[in-house]
Amino acid sequence: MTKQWWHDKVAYQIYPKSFYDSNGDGIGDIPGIIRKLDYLQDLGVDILWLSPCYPSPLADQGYDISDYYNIDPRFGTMEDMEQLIAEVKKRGMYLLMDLVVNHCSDEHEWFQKACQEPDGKYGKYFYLRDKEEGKLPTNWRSAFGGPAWDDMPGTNKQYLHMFHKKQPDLNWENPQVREEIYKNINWWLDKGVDGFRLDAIMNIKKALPLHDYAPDREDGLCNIGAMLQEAKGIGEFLNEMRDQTFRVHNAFSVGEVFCAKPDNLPGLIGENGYFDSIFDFNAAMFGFSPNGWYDCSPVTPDEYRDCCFESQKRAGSIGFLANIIENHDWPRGASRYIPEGDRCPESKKMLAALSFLLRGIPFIYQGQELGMENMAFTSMDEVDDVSSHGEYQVALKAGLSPEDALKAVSTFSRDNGRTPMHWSDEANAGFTTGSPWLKVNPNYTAIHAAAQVHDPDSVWSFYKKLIALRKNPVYKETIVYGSLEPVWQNRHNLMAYYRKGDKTILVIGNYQKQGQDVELPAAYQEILLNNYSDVSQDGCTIHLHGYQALALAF
Ligand code: TEU
Ligand code: CA
Repeated sequence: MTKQWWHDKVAYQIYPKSFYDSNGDGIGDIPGIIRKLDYLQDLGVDILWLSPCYPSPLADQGYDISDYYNIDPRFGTMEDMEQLIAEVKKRGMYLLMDLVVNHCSDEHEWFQKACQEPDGKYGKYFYLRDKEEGKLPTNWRSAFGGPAWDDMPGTNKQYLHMFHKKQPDLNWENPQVREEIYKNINWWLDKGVDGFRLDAIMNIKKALPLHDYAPDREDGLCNIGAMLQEAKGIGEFLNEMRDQTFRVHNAFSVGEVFCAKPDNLPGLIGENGYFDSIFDFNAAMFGFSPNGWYDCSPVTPDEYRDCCFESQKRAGSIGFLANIIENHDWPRGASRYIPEGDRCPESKKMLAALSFLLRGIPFIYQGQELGMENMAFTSMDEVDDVSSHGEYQVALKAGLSPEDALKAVSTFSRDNGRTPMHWSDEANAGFTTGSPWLKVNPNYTAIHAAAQVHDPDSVWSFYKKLIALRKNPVYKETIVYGSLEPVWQNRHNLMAYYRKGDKTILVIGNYQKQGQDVELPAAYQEILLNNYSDVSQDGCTIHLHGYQALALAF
C-alpha cells in the first residue's frame, strides 16, 4: 500500500454552531474555533473536519448551502476562515471542509434562477418534472419525512429533494453542474484546505429513468434506498471528481457512504478508490428500523463487537475505514453503546480504546473526548433538528403517546450530538456568554473540559493517551498498518483483538460491570494502556475489572 499523509493521523469533527461562541450571540463561530486550537493541539488531534459554515438558511443546519464561496456571517468572515487555515497550518494540523453537493439550498442562486426560467440553463441543474394533479413524479420518501417532490415556486413544475424541501437535489448528469462543483472544490483547496468530507455522496447518482418502487409504509411512499441500490455508474462521476480535484492537490477525501456493499470496497477505498476513506456506520446503523426511530433497538456489547469486526473483516487491508462512535447525526456513543446505568469514566474509556485502536483512521466528535452523553429532552420545543421533528410525527402516527414519541426522539435525536460543547462549569458550560441557540445539557456541571484537562484520570486524558499511543514511534507502524485479528469472539461481553505488524498488540475490553477472566497465550512485555491503575493477574490469567480496557504489547 502506498503510504499517504493521512494514514497515521487522528481526526476531530467540529460542529461550528455548537463548539465555541466568541461574541456572545449564542452561536459558535470560527473565531471561537481559533481560540480553541490550542486545546485541540494539546489533545493531539491532527485533522479538523468542520461541518458546514457556508452561507445557509440553516434549514438543515448548514447542510443547505446558498453560496459555496463564502462564510455565513453568523460563523464569521472569509478573513476569519483564512486565519483559521493559517493557524491550523502553524500548528502542523490539517483542515477538512464539508462538501455538500448532492443538493444545495433552495435559496442558492442556481435554484432561484431555475424557478425564474425552469426550461433555461439552471432548470437543468436540478431534477424537475411537470406537475400533475394528484400524482407525484415518483413515490419516494424524503429522508426527513414526506414526499421527495415539492412544487417549484412560480412554475408548473415539481423538483426532487431527497432531504428537506429546502435542499433541492443537484443534477449530476449535467456536466455543467459537475464542472461548477469541481471548480469550487479546487478553489477551497487552492485556499489551503487539506481535503473534504463528502456529504451524502452516494445519493448523487439516481437510477434513471426515475420510477416508483414498492411502498414500504402506509404513506404509500418508499425509502430511496432501493433506488440508490439500482443506480449504476456513480463511479464515472466519482473518478472524475477525484482526478480533477483531490488528486491534483494530494488532498484527503472521506466519504459519507451508507450502502458500502462488501464487493464495493476496493472501488470505494482501494488503492485507486473513489475516496481515501469512508466512515464505518455499521454499528451506528445497527438496530435502526425502516419504520422509524420509535422502532429502533438498543445495541448490546456483543452486537457492537460483531459490527466492528464485520467491518474490519470486509475492509481487511483493502484500505482505511474512518472509525467513529458518533457524529452530528447520531446519538452520543457513550449513550448508545454503553448500557444504561453503566455510563462512567471507565466504560467510556473502554469504548474509546476499543474503537480507537481498530484499523483505520479515528475520528473523534466534539465532546466525545469528555464523555458527553445524550440529552434528556423534556419537550419537543427543546429540539431543533428537522429530522427529529419528522420522526416525532412518524412515532405519533404509529400510535405512540406524545411521551413515548418524545422518548424515542430523545434516544435517537441528532440534537444529542449538537448541544453546546462543555468547556467549563460556568453558565452555559462556558460555551457562550449569551443565550445558546440550543439548550445546554444540564449534566455539564459534572462533565466538562476545564476539570478534565488537568485530571490525569479523566476521559479526556485517556483520549490523549490513546492519541499518543497511535503516534508512539515504536508501535505506530503496527497500529496504523498492522492487521486486525479478533480473539475470544464467542465470549459474552468481551471484545478483544490483536493488531499485528512488526509488533503484536492485544487490545482487550471487558464490556460489562462484572469482572471476568481471560487467559493470555503468553506473558506480555508491556502495558501500553490501562483504564485502571492496576492489572490483577495470576500468571497468564488476567482478572479484568468491570469495563477494564487494556492494550498489551507482546
Ligand atoms: O447525512 C446523510 C444522511 O443520510 C442522514 O440522513 C443520516 O442518515 C441521518 O442523519 C442519520 O440520523 C448527511 C449529513 O451528515 C446530515 O447532517 C444532513 O442532514 C444530510 O446529509 C443532508 O445534507
Ligand atoms: Ca457567535
